[in-house]
Amino acid sequence: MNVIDIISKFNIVGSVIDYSPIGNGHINTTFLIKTDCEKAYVLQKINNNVFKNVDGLMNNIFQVTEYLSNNDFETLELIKTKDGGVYYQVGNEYYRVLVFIDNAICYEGVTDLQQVYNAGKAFGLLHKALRGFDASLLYEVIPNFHNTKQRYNDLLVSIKSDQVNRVKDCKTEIDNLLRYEKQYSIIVDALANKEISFVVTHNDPKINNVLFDKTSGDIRAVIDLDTIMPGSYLYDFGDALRSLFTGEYEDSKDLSKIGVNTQIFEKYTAGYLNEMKDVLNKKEISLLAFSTFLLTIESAIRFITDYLNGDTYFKTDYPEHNLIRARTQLKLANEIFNRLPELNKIVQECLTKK
Ligand code: ADP
Ligand code: GN1
Ligand code: MG
Repeated sequence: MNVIDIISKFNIVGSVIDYSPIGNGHINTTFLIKTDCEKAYVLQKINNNVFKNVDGLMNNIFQVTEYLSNNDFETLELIKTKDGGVYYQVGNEYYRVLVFIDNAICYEGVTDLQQVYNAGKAFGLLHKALRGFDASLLYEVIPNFHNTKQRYNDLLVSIKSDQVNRVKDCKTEIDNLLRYEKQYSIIVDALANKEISFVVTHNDPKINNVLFDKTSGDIRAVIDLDTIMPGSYLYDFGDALRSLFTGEYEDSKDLSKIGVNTQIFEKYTAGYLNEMKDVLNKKEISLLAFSTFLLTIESAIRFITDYLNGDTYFKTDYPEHNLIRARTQLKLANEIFNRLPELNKIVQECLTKK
């Protein structure tokens, strides 16, 4: 890809003086573009192996960011192409440009409890801000993205076909995943029975998708809106805590560092519920702690499935990368499951505290 050539298709201010890869995302390819003007930009090559309908995805992002910024909510700002489009296509490649959010930083892991509280508050505010947005206007970018039952069925298919002869490397992990089979349909069943709301959610709220202000430590924006689509509040709550509990790196080989940190749980929950306690229904509240287990085990299922499929989805740096990631998620999921009573108690305490 020729960065200069591609960026020239967009309506940016100034001339490019430098560009470099940024971020640690598992999906897209992202560059920081510096110009001779004050504004910097982000150029992203959209992963169309993962996202099959880029037009639907970009239309979702456009609608949601317009809605949020019209409501004075800081969010991603798309730069249009010179032809007025929100992305540029060349052959089978797709690109978009965003304004670079300056003086901000994203973390792979957060231990500062005030920042954890702020992250909970940020997702609470985002959920609240999107309450007036009709979820049916959004395209389902990846069908069944957080349908854990479906993810589990996909895993069973991959185990059966064992395409790259890797089942032998992860028998213990697979046995561990089979043990929880009864849990996998709890949230999707609650959605299907209309016991919990079907609303607009982010669906990929891992902590490196949140930008913190470098000076104040406050949240600037929730980014990576590729998967913004209809879902359950529980998907975002569970997945955000999954990534916070995993600590600095999701692919850590030192499993002793991975585990439930009740202070992190308490702070995130307090920040989130301060915004959302009057929005969530009783069933949603009763499933908050459980969602952290479910989203974590789902992530283990996804990493193992990709490992068994020969690493076709997530970016990997070495052959066992997905297996290593799955191990951190499994260790964490087992621990969360055993400590659910304690976590549920914290939810109740956060509800009664002001
Ligand atoms: P991926 O889907 O690959 O995770 P992201 O959209 O999360 O892609 O972008 C990858 C990284 O690029 C982010 O974690 C963040 O560090 C950086 N980034 C993306 N968009 C912006 C932006 N508008 N301003 C500042 N940094 C950004
Ligand atoms: C991917 O795009 P990124 O790196 O923020 C993935 C998430 C996973 C996460 C695990 C579209 O997130 O669902 O939870 O990796 N995004 C997509 O780190 O699949
Ligand atoms: Mg990301």
